[in-house]
Amino acid sequence: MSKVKIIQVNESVFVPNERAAAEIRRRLTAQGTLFLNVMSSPGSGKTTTLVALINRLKEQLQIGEMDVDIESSLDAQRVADRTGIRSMQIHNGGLCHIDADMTARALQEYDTQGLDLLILENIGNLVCPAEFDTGAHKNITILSVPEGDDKPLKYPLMYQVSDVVLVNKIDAMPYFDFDLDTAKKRVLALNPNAVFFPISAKTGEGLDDVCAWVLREVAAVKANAASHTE
Ligand SMILES: Nc1nc2c(ncn2[C@@H]2O[C@H](COP(=O)(O)OP(=O)(O)O)[C@@H](O)[C@H]2O)c(=O)[nH]1
Ligand SMILES: [Mg+2]
Repeated sequence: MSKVKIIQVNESVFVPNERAAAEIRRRLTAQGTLFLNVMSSPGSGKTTTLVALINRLKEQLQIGEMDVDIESSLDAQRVADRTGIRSMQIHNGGLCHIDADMTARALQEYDTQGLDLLILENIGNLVCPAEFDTGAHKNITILSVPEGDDKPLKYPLMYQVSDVVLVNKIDAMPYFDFDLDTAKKRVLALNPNAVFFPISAKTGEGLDDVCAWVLREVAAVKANAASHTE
């Protein structure tokens, strides 16, 4: 079993979130590390998707991963054991979100130098995580087929702040009344710039397209880093 570092961070009321988030983005951009924040309801497939993506990308990219949870270290352990990369568990004092200052304090404990990609698996919740900028370059939300295509109507902010929507568990499509076009229309009405990838983390369907998107975003951050040092 790989050893996973566990760090406890509690909320600070002193640091404005926007400032802390901007500082994280500035620092990670300067060192050429793409930071992705992955959000969804519990059970929609965050950990399974991340394991599958990391295993596809780990030969090409140096990848780090952090998992936020109220209690357990199961997810960070799962990622470390199934991918072999360095994963860290953040315990956040029972809150339903992680903010930028908490992320910054976690990052003090996690050496990100040399990483091309840093991924945060956020708390499983469609409300609180959407309200806090973590300092990530891109927000990803996962909508899984069994949850239903009405989730954008019920949790609009999550879809407004997400750059990418992964529609997961498409292998289960025959068993649920989930209409992909309806889901897309509902998200695009809230966020016309959202990018969609229908995937199955279980069968691997659609994951190559997500990997291609990640590689493009890593290249964009590195180009940005290079233009700032010229
Ligand atoms: N059928 C199917 N099950 C999936 C898929 N992705 C995840 N699961 C299952 O959904 C459950 C929750 O997945 P998990 O990754 O722990 O979700 P998380 O709570 O969002 O991190 C597990 O039983 C997974 O095996 C998928 O693409 N298809
Ligand atoms: Mg998980």
